[in-house]
Amino acid sequence: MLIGDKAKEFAGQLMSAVKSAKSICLTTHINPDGDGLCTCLAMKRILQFLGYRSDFVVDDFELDRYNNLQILDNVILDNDSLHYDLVIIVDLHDYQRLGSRVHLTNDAEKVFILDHHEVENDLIKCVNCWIDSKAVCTGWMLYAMFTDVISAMPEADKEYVGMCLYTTLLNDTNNFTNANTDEHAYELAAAVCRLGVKTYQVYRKFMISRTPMEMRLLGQVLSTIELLENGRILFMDSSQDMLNQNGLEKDAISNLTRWVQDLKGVDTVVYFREEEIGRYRLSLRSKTVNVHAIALKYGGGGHLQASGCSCEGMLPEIKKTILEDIIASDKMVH
Ligand SMILES: [Mn+2]
Repeated sequence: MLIGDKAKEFAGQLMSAVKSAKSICLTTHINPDGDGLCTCLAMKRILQFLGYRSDFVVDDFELDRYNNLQILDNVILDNDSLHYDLVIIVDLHDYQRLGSRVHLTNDAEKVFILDHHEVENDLIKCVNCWIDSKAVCTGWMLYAMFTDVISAMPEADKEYVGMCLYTTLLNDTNNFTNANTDEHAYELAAAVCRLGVKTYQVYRKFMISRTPMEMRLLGQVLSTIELLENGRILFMDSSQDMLNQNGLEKDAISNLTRWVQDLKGVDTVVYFREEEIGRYRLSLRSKTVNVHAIALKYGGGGHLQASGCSCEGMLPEIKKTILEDIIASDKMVH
């Protein structure tokens, strides 16, 4: 089946569930990023245009970067009293990254999933899903589903949805530089321009508007860079102390790996972020190693070239173990 047909078919199935639902919830993964978050914002606006109210429920979110998308007016924080007929899950499909929102899927009559991560075992129970690991971002999948609807929206809504969709592209392609950047990414970028979006403004707001303290944290993280295996593997880390010194919250800067993943001679990057004493969140990026397989081993997941997981223990031991994993899978590749 052609992707366009699949998108239309899934959109039809989703809309018939939307029509019969008394209440609708949109949600994305824990530590939401520009893809899942902005796809949900865009979908909320599309459903609103079609005459359906929905809530976008999150359990944790970074505010400032999304101010231009009226984020505060459009999200509600998860709590036990929430209950919905229809739950639409975006940019994830496994229970691990669903966080507290598992109660929403357990209570729901119907769950739909829209995602582009590598399929894992821990699939959230749902009546219908469209998971395409080749899709550049979930924003693109949403655009493929609702192209005609979006073009019929009033100008202001078009521009809003366009800004959301462009943010999903920037996030998942790292400004059109990641290996997943394909013709669909550029097609969506062109479509976004036609929706009236000034793409450079979204880029500035989303990719480069940082506080001085965030840049100081970045400097401290970069100063931890260690090179291993003749410089092909790069490790860097951050501690809770570094955040405290700069007066920052734990998710102050997401995607720190984007600053180092294309450095000369470096194939694989791992960023170890201390979340609490003895617990680290790992971001793995590689041009040669299947880091999805490594992340999976520690209960994480993601994409073949970009994945994440959490590890418990002391940092030197965790680094040693991960280095062994990378070297072992590197050997299988070559
Ligand atoms: Mn994504």
